[in-house]
Amino acid sequence: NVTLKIDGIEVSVPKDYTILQAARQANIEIPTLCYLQGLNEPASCRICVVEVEGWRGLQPACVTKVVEGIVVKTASKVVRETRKGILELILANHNRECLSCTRNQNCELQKMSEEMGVGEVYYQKKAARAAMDKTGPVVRDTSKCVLCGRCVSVCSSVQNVDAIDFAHRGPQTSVTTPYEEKLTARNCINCGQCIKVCPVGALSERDDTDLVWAALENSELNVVVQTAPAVRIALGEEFGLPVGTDVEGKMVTALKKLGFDKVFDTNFSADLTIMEEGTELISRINNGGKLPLITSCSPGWIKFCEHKYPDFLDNLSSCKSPQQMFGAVAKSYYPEKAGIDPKKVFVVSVMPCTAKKYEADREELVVDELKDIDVAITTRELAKMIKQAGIQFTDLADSKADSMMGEGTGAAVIFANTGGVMEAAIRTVADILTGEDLKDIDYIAVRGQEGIKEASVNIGDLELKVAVANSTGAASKLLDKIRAGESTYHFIEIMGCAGGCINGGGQPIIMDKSKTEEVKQLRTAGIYNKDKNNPKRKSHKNEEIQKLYAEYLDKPGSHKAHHILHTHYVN
Ligand code: HC1
Ligand code: SF4
Repeated sequence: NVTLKIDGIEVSVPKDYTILQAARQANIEIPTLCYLQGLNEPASCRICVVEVEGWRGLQPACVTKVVEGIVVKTASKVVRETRKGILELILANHNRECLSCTRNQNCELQKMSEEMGVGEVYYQKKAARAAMDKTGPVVRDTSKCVLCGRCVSVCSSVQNVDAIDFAHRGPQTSVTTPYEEKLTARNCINCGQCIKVCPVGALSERDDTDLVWAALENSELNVVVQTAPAVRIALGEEFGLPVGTDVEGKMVTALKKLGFDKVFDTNFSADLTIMEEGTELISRINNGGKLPLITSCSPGWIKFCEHKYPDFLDNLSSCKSPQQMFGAVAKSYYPEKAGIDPKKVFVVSVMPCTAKKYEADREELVVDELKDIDVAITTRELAKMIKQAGIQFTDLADSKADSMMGEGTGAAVIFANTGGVMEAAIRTVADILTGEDLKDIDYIAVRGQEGIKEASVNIGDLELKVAVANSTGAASKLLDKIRAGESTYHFIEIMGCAGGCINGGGQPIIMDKSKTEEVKQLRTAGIYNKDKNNPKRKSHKNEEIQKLYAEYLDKPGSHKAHHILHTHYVN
């Protein structure tokens, strides 16, 4: 260990620590802008400069290693003035339309400006504003970009996509796409992970809330809403509730107040997905079908597969994602039962995900000329709508989702966590194959935040070999091993985002990036808690699903089920 003094406090830390890490250990706050630990450490913004007694010039705390006996000052006059000067230069190139910015009051640069007491800044509005790219689910506004490079790092190192990079030099430097095309033109998978790390409003989701308001105001339409498993555990953050708080009941009340005709639940169709996908897995194993079977619920992963691993397209489950299965059922079974015209049903999804906007518009996901999903909005957009409607969210009483498509089991809610789809599938497949109602159903080996998890599960005579990858970067590593013939599995879950949907690109922004892992853990725990407290923890126990099959679909894998619930991606 190395001992040093920071702002008069003696700190003892491992010798490979940086001054920033040492300061954080001592609970001393040093501001950062470009820095993301282990991911983006270019020391380019210099906001984190500190003074080390006896050393020439100021040092960037994020990359300067600790040295025995040094005396560090993190807030001396020269440090404060230098930081403020750096910040003013950044602001001089930043489009400060704060009031109309999607990140107003949720912006790291704005917070820093306030804390450092920045006053007048010369700024000439750049022509770059016109170059805003808002064609796809992920909107780019280069006039707000501060060139921190976090988005470039996450897109490359975590997602292995490389859709964006630095271009040009000097004052012309920008973050852009190849040939400065629209983000939608090439390999971007719409995962929105770049939005989550952007400190400012240079990246955001396309705001589709106007489409939802318009539908709600159209008395001709029967507007139904579904909420993804991960939304209920994160939405509360937008209203100041502790991370991981379960707000399912308040969320349902808020949606009813917003005027939706039916408030249903994606958990219903997550259970439906397990019925179809479990049946598909058993059939592929028994009939020599293509293995490994790979999950197809994550639209970011699907697009990644199409671009980089097209040789695995036939491994993808033919099941639509729960979002799409929900829409397909909401436009067939629901109107038939409710005696309404399917064309009048308008389906809104609330998702933790930006890629779900892309999925909603895919041409493969249309049944009998009706799009499964009309509009997909993110958790953040729903929070915005609730605020716009003047609803006092934290004061709301709980209510329950409407019946017919509102029931969900514990197996459904864990879809939100990495490993959850796998665990839910095993619970049902194991019961089907053994003919028993198994009691030991916590498959711990597929839980947790590691990028790749592997397990063997004994079900009767079958040793089911499974793997789980979260983030498309981790998926690459796993698929490369399979391509090289080094691993074989029966079943693989792949989710586009690290941690799964709880950390999707549409979830509440975590302002303090040093808390990212902690937030992921709390959201994950909140989801597992919901599973544990649900009296039904297996998809086949969902009574509304049983009814759907009895009254409409016949059985999993039936002709009708295939017509509405399955698809094929061909690139
Ligand atoms: Fe997900 Fe899924 S779990 S993909 O992360 O399979 O978005 O929450 O809704 O569709 O159920 C997202 C979450 C979500 C689907 C389900
Ligand atoms: Fe990269 Fe995902 Fe952002 Fe597209 S949405 S630029 S793939 S991080």
